[in-house]
This record gives sequence, structure tokens and C-alpha cells, in this order.
Amino acid sequence: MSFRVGVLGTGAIGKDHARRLHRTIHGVEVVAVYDVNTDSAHECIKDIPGAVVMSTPEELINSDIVDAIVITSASFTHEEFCLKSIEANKPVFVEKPLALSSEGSRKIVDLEMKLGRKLTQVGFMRRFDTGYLAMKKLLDSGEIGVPLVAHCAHRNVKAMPGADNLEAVNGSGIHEFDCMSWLLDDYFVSVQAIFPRKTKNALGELSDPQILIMTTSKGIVVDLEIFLNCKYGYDIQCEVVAEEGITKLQDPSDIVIRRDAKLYTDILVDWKDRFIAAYDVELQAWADAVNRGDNVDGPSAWDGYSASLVSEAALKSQLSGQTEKIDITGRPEFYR
Ligand code: NAD
Ligand code: ISE
Repeated sequence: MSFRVGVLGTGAIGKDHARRLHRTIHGVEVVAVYDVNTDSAHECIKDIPGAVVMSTPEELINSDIVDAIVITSASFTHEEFCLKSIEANKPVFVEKPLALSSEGSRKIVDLEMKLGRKLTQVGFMRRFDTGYLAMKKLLDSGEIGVPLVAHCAHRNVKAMPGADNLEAVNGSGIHEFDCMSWLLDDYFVSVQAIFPRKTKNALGELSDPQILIMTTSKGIVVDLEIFLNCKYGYDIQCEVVAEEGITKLQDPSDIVIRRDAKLYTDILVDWKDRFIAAYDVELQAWADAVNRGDNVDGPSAWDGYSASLVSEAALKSQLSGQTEKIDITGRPEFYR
């Protein structure tokens, strides 16, 4: 079985996902793309025979040749494109964040519930990463007792142009908001943002690095360092301290090198390489779900909405300096 997909947004991850869907993922065919940057859209399909460039997002979403949508355009477009895809009754894979605000994410949840169909999967790929999965299996087994504390770091070599404090939490930290809730099987109830001394490498209004101290409903404290201009590499760290032991994400390096009186391993510099396998597994899971008629096998619109609530409270705390409450209670039966 196979379905036909249209990709909205052909920038960095759009090209990567289009290539992946065309070459690696089974049961799916890339038939159309759209981007405001027409050259980029044409470049994206140059190695995808038969695929066409559409003239508007609406033309792609409503086209008879498109069965499902992948949204990889700039974050501010996600809410609108996702709502239009749901209105067209088509399965939609949307990169994170689901929307720029919790209100926007909630509209997507409400529309799905109104239509009575779960159509949206959100691109929180860390849930498909072997390291995080192994940690989850161990924690769920209870072998090292219940989790008490988690230490996380999310470091990028260089911030995207124009990155601000919203991007720090809604573009980067949002991965931890989702994956730590999933990993710890809990949800966040409060967050406080702390700004240490700012690096000379951060431009504009971005506070870099920044620390978020988050507490879950069971009292687990998660500290997260977001450092978008760390210079040395793309570095994702996660350590969970439990009652009877500790589990920590491995650094993804292949080999150790001994040379010139030094012992070292390389550090990756790009999210594309760090999570390359996770993106493959994530999109295969989505394609299989669409072919089965389930449409979602992974983070749902509700998960996207929950992460938006954490993001919004973190933004509030960035301004107030105080601990801000998060209300993620009331998960509807529809999303259980
Ligand atoms: P990018 O800037 O390289 O690409 C964004 C693309 O969107 C550009 O080609 C731009 O022309 C296009 N665009 C802007 N406005 C548009 C519109 N109105 N209609 C159609 N296209 C439009 O950015 P990117 O790094 O590829 O990120 C794209 C999205 O994917 C972001 O939301 C980002 O958060 C997400 N992302 C997720 C991951 C992940 O690890 N899951 C990694 C990178 C990016
Ligand atoms: C980027 O958009 C991603 O989603 C990456 O996974 C993340 O690590 C990075 O910080 C974001 O800029």
C-alpha cells in the first residue's frame, strides 16, 4: 500500500524529509511540494521524478493527487497549514512546534475533536531515538526506582539568524518539553527561566545560554540548559537520577582517536546527523499509521498543545523572572 504526500516548506528539514520520504520510507510517494521560495521548491524535487511544484499551499492541501501533508515550513505557518489540512480531512505530519502559541495549538486539538478524527502527528523525533528509547525502557521497568531529578542540555553550534527568546523555548527547548514528559511519564506543572552571564556570541535580544527549572506533577525537577551559540558542536545531553541508579544518554560517537598525545572523539555539529536514524523511524511509523488508517503513531496534537503550554509559561517566566504555573490537566478521553 502507498499514499501520496505533499510537502509544504522546502528549507533545511523540508528537503531532508522529502529526500527521506522519497528514498528511505516505504509506502509513501512524494508527489508535490510548495514553498514561498519557488527556486527552493524546484531544487527539492529535482531528484524526485514525477513530483510537481504547486502554486499555493491551498492548492497543495486540496489537490486530488495529495492524500496527506507534511509541514516543514517556517514555524509561524504551522497552525494555519495544519488547520487547513485537517479541514481537508487529510493526515498531517507537522514539524515542531505545532503552533507559535498554546491558543493556536488548542485550535488544532479542538478541530480534531470536533471532526472526531485524529489526523495530526507532531515531529518530536526524540521519542524515536534509540538512546531515549533505551532510557525509557529502563525507567518504565522500575529497575532503578522512580525518577527524582533530570539534567538536560540542548546546545546548538550557532543560533539561527534572528533567534530570540521565543525561538530558544519554542524552537529548541520544546523538544525537551515533549520528550521529558514522555520519558518521565509525567507532565510539567511549573517552570522558571534563569539567565546566567550572556555569551559574547549571542546576537540581539537572545539570552544565551538560559536555564529552565521545571517541575512535574510528581515533583520531579528537570533542569535544562539551552545554549544556542555554544560554538563547539551540536550537543544533546540527558541524565535521569532515580532512587536506585542513574541513566544517561550516550554521546553518539563512532570511534575514539589516539593522536599527538591526545585521546578524543568527534562531536557532531548538526541536528540532521545527530537524529538521522530517529527521523527515519519517526516518518516510517507515521507512513505505516497512515497506510493502516490510524494516521498517528507518535506525538499527537494533544502532545503538541501540551508542549506549547510549557513553552508559553517559560516565555512568561523569561519576562517575570518568577516561577510560572503550567496547567496541562484535562487531557480529553479522545487523546488517551
Ligand atoms: P528553513 O528556514 O531552512 O526552512 C523554512 C522554509 O519555510 C523556507 O524554505 C521558507 O521559504 C519556507 N516558508 C516560509 N514561509 C512560508 C510560507 N508562508 N509558505 C510556505 N513556505 C514558507 O527552516 P528549517 O530549519 O527547515 O525549519 C523548518 C521547520 O522545521 C521549523 O518549524 C522548525 O522548527 C522545524 N525543524 C524541526 C527539526 C527537528 O529536529 N524536528 C529540525 C529543524 C527544523
Ligand atoms: C531545530 O529547529 C530543531 O528542531 C533541532 O532538533 C533543535 O535541536 C534545534 O535547536 C532547532 O533549532
